Amino acid sequence: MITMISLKEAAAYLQTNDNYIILTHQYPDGDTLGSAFGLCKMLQQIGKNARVLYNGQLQDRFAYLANGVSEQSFTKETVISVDVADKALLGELIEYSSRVELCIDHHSIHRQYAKRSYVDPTAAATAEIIYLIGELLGVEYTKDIADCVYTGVATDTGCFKFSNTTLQTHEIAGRMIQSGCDFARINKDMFDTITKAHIAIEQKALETLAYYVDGECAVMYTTKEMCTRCGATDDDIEGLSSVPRKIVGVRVGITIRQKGDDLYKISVRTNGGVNAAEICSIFGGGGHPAAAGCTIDGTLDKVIERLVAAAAVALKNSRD
Ligand SMILES: [Mn+2]
Repeated sequence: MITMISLKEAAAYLQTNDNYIILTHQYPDGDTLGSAFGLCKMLQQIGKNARVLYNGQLQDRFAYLANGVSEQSFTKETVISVDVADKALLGELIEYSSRVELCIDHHSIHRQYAKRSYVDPTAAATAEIIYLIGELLGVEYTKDIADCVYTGVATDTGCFKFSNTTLQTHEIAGRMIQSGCDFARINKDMFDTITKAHIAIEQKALETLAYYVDGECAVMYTTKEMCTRCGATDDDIEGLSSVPRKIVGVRVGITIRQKGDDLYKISVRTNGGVNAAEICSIFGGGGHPAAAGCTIDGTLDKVIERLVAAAAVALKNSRD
């Protein structure tokens, strides 16, 4: 049985059970990690056992999120997932997919897989929901918890710039600032810091930039060979996805990253009411209205051709 539950029921479930394993999605970002570590610290504060399984390596720039977590070992695990819209996104944690007792998420394209789910697509970040659960659990927002919630909220809103940002987003961020979160350092590290490898791969990717659909769609790509030559990590390449959408007149910005010989990971960022999730869902992916992703097999030329065709349809639909 799979059911949707209310926020209160989600909090009550956490209050009632124990021994939580908290799962993040693959290629973990600030929201899934901030939500997982924030929730872990809240649960430990109210006397529960909890630990985070974060899917891959914890990047150095996110290491502070684990500050204040106590190491706990336990059996009879209760599995929770945060910010994981689809079981396929569990990546290397896929073995847990049939055991997820509670999922907390904010993706509008959420595909239910947990026994019970609380999904609020009006929340800008899953971390907003984690904050609200903390209130229901009577948690004290320590600096270590505040750093986690703030990171989730700030990263999923592009530092409060995206249209998903609401009064609630700012109120929660304000509460976290009041609780002592290190917002200036977090903002600098998340938004204003890039590696030399990132600049090098950006330079290479910009050489591939091309316009389609009367200049409303911009596409750029990176190959494995380019990444190896620049020493670029997944994180360096991830940061490129916001670049094409910045260009005046571009409403669909597509970044293509070669993952295998004929396998490409796609990021779509849109402006002006073009639905990025609509474009990516054609290829079995998804995401948010202005930011979505998918994976496509084929040759690079064919992948670009299919994406441009999908972008042309979404651009037309946005005008209808
Ligand atoms: Mn999120």
